[in-house]
Amino acid sequence: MPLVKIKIVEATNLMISDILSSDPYVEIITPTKIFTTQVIKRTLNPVWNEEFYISISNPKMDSVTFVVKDHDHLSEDDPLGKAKILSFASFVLGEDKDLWLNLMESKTEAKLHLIVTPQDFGKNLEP
Ligand SMILES: [Ca+2]
Repeated sequence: MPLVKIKIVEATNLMISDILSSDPYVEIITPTKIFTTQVIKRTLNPVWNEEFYISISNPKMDSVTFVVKDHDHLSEDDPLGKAKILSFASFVLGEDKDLWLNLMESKTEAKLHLIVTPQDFGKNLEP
């Protein structure tokens, strides 16, 4: 099974969702599973440094979506922006790729910093 390591490093310049700040975390939405980072309280520049091992069935076709959200105790969590990796076709096996993705649907120029390392492309890389 193809496996990709994704390190969620940090985000910068997030929107304010509470009164003065936000409590950000990241949802990593894959075709089969949703992974979630820790909530970092009261910051617009959170640092997570959390690693996730994500199984994908086809590195050329499968996309992964990252949704940054503000955690709230009393109401629904608010989205702070999202970004997407459309395909892993251009990634090199075993090589770290350092990415700063622009967060869409953010009112600020927010970015999400990731390091993506394909661990195994399985046998599905050939068409
Ligand atoms: Ca909050």
